[in-house]
Amino acid sequence: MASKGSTIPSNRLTPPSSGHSTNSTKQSNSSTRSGLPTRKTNHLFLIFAILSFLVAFINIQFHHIFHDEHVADRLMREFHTRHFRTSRQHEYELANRNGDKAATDGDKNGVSPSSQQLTEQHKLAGLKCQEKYGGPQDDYAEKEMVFWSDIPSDSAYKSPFLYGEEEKFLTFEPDHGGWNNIRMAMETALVLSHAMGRTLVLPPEQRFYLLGKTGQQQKNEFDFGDFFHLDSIAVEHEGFNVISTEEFLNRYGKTGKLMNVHTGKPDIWDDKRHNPKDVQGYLRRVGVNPMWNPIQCIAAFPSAVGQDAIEELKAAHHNIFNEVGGRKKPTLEDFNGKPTPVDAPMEERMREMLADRDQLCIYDERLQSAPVIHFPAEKGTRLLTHFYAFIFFADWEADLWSKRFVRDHLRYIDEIMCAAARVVQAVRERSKNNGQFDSMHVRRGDFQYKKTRLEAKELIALSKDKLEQGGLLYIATDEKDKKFFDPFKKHYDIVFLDDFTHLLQGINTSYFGMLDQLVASKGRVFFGTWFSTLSGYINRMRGYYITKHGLKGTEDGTMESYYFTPVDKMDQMKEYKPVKKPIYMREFPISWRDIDKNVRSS
Ligand SMILES: Nc1nc2c(ncn2[C@@H]2O[C@H](COP(=O)(O)OP(=O)(O)O)[C@@H](O)[C@H]2O)c(=O)[nH]1
Ligand SMILES: [Mg+2]
Repeated sequence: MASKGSTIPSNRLTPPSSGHSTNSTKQSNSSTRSGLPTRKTNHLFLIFAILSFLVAFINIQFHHIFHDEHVADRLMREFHTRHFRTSRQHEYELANRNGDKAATDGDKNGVSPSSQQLTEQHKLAGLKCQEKYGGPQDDYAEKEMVFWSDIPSDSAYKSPFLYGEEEKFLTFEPDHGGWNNIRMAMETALVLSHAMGRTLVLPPEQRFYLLGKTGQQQKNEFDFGDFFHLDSIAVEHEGFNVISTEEFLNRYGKTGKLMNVHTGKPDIWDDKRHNPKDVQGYLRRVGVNPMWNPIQCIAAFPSAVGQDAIEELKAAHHNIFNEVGGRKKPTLEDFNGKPTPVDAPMEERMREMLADRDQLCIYDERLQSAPVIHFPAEKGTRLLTHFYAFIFFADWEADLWSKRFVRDHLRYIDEIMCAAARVVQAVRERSKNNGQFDSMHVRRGDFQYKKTRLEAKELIALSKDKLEQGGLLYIATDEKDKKFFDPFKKHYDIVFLDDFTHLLQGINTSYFGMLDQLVASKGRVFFGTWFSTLSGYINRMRGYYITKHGLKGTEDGTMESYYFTPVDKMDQMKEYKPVKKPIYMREFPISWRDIDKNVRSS
C-alpha cells in the first residue's frame, strides 16, 4: 500500500514578527530610494520598529499559552472535519446546499453541527435513503438491507479495564492487503481497544491498496470514517473513545508524556518529521507491542481487573490441555454441527476457540498497565484475522456485546447501503421469478490463490445443481473482461454491477467492491471464492440478516451459500463449523449465531 503525502500537519504557527520585519525593511529601502530621509520619518520608523519588536516578543513569549488554550477545540474541529466526513457530514452539507433550515440550524454561527445533532440525524436502527440519497423508498431499503439492530442497553456497556484517571491508548497500522483485509484488521483493533478500555487512535488518512486508483476526479485517499459510521460510535457509546493520530500526537507525543518502551525515557514526537513512516516509527517506539500472533493464540480477556481473573483463564487452559478429569483435548470435529451455547461456562467456550490452536495470549497486568499498546502490521503480529476468531472473553456477555458492536456499528455507511439497495431493487425488478435471484462472487484479478481460478465452464458445472436454471444471476467480480462470462448466458440471465451504473451517479468507484458485496449478499443462493475475504464478508452479512429475521439457518448459523472449489469446501456453510486455521479463508457462524441472546432490540 502506497502511503502518499504527509498526513500529519506540522506546527505551522509562526510568530508574525517575520512579516513585520520584512515590511520595515521594505519601508526603509523605499525611503532610501526616494532620497528623502528626514529626521521625522527616522523617528517614526524607530517607534514602528520598537513596536514591531514588542509585538513579536509578546507573541513568542505567550504563544504556547494562547495556543494551548484552544488546542483541544481546534483539534477536535479538525478531527471532525477529517474523520467525520462520512455520510452524516455529507448529509449535512447536502442539507446546507439545499437550504434545509432544520438541518442547518446548528450552523448559525458557522460552527459544525454538534454531536447531538449528528446523532439525531443518524438513527442507528433503520436506513433512510429516500430524502438524502436518492432512494430507494425508506421502507424498502430497511426491509431489504438492514441486518443491524439498535440495542439501547449496549450503549452503556463498559470494559472492566476502563478505569482510573489516566487515559490509555491503542494504536495500530492499517493492513497492507486489499480492502477486506483492512476492514478485518480494523474490526479487530476496534474490539481490542474497547475490550482494553483504551481510546482507539485511528491511523491517518491514506491511500488504501486497490482503492482509489481510478485517477478520476474523486476522493482517492481514505480513512475509516469514509466507510463506517465511526462518528456515531463514539457519540453513542459511553465506553468507547476514538481520536485521530493527529490529536494523539499533538496531545501526547509532543508533550513528552510518552516513554520509549525500550529506553524508558520520554520520547518526544518531532512534528517536523511527520511523514507516515516517521509517525509509524514513533508509534512503534512508544507503544508496547503485545506480540500476539492470531494464528497461534487467542487474545484472552479476563472478566475483571486483577490477578484472580487471569488465573481463571490459565486454569481453564491448563484443564483443557492436560486433559484433566480424563476429558480429551478438543478437536475441530467435536464442534462440527454442534455449536457451544453462547452462554456456556468459560472453559467450554474456550475449548471451541482452541480447537485448532493451543495458546492463550492473555491481556495480563503488564499489558493492562501500558499507556500505549501498538499493533504493527507486520509478520507475526499482523491482525489478519476475524476479531471474533481471535478475541476471547472470559465473560460471555462481553463476547456477545463485542459481536453486536461490530454488527451494529461497523457496517458500511448509509450512502453505500442506499446505493446497494437501489441496485438490489433494480435486480429484483428484472427477475421473472417474483424478484428472486441467485448470486456469486468470482474473484480473479490480482488474487494470489491460483487454485481458485477456474474457467467459466468449470464454474458453471460446479454451481449448476444449486442455482435456478434459466433464472437471474448476479455476478460480483473483479474480472474486467466480462466476455469471460459469456458461457453463462446459455444457462442464466446474468447481470453485473456495471449494468446499473445509472443508479450509481456520484458514488465513488472505490465503493464498488462494497456494493458488489452487498448486492451479492441478497442472492437466494450465493457461491463464493474460497480464501477471498470479500466473499467471506458476504456470508457474514447473510448470517446477520438471517439471524435478525429468524430465517432458515438461524438455529445453527447455516445458510444457502457454497464455494466453487476446493471440492471439499463446497458445503462448508451448510453445517455449523468452529473457527479453523488459516481463519481468513471464510467467515464463521460464531460471529452471528445467537449473538442477541441476552438482549432485546428496539
Ligand atoms: N467491484 C469489485 N471489486 C472487487 C471484486 N472482487 C475483488 N475486488 C477488488 O479487489 C479487492 C480484493 O481485495 P480484498 O478486499 O482484500 O478481498 P480478497 O483479496 O478477495 O480477500 C477489493 O478490495 C476490490 O477492490 C468484486 O467482485 N467487485
Ligand atoms: Mg486481498
